[in-house]
Amino acid sequence: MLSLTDLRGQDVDPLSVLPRAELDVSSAVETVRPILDQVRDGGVQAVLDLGERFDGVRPPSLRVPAEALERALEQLDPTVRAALEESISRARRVHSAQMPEDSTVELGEGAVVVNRWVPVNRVGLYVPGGRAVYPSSVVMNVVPAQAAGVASLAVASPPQAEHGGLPHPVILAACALLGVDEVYAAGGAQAVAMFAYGVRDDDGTQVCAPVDLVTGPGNVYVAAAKRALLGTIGIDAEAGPTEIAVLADATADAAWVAADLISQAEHDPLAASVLITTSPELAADVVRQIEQQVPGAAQEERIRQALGGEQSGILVVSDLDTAITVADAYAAEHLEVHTENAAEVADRISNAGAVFVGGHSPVPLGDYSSGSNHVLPTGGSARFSSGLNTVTFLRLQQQIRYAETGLKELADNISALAHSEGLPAHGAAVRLRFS
Ligand code: HSO
Ligand code: ZN
Repeated sequence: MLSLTDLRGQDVDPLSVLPRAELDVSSAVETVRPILDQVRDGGVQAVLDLGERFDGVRPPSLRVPAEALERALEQLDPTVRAALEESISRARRVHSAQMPEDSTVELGEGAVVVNRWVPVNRVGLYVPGGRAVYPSSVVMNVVPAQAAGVASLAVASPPQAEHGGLPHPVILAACALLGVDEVYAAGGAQAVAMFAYGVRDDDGTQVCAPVDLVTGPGNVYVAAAKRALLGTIGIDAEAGPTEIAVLADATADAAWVAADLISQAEHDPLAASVLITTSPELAADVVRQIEQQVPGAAQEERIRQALGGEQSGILVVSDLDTAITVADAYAAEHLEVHTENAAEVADRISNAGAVFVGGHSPVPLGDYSSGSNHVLPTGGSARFSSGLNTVTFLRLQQQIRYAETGLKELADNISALAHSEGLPAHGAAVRLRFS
């Protein structure tokens, strides 16, 4: 099911045998454009029409009524409620610790620059609800926004036919637990357009006000809508299919490694599960374990497709340094390290959305409960971006606080630089104050 390539002693670029799933967002952009226009021009009715068309149900109202949120919380399984509460409390502790401090830098007499972190005013958080219904993603979006101090926060999730056109009840319950009361039954590109443009009722009443930033994972149409509307709104990353890479040596437990590779394959036929190891024995054991563990799994078909896809595979390399180089070049969304001195190995990794250190830190822990965030960069974008975090919802604003003495000291410098750029009015604006 999982192809095995032994690269020891061969002159092959490891990345050429570890291709990734391609996500064609650009052609989806053309598909979603008419939907975005329809929402911009048609407001609430357009979003409801599109729900009917794509989700198979017309929501009774676009905004989820407060009573529906309360009811969902009352009816939530107590075990799930307790687990969500623990996840929320750990995530709040981790994301609060990400809050950067303002700084005031005194550069001379009467010369001060302040670095000030200011929360985004209003954000729209997208929570998928098609093949994937992820209440855990509500936590991962809402908690950092709240930790950043975002004042106005709305959630959108697709209407579900089997729930009378409301989003999934556990998603509603998670919103209620987090203190979010602005929730919309809207999915796909139409939800992103609703957030970007805002929508009004037929009588002109604003039902959803436009937001400044949209975050959250979704399918290719959600990613396409975010890309098309970037500029009207800010966005987080475009999420692609999930990925797990495991970096392991002979000390790893093959059953655990196999189970973790399977766990992320369960998400999507395009999910990538990759093992990079220095041990041919471990590689063979993991293959055997996968053959034992997959049959009968609830999502067996999806897992088989993901593990059998060309985006997944096992790579045997000659030594740990090579394994680290390959893992770093691959820049996985999730990287598990199952080696001797795992913490030291983890410190040598630059490119990964999140690094799971040692056998008792599997990816599912991070998906639900560790306190870390599970909205992470995919497709190699961990080379230049981070997962969702508190800073995603902040902007660094600088205050320039110079007084007469401070400005006077720099007047000649400014003049000289302004002249060198052919912009003498810049220099004149400063000198004027001292003539
Ligand atoms: N592994 C997914 C997140 C998730 N897993 C949600 C379970 N529920 C992407 O990081
Ligand atoms: Zn997962």
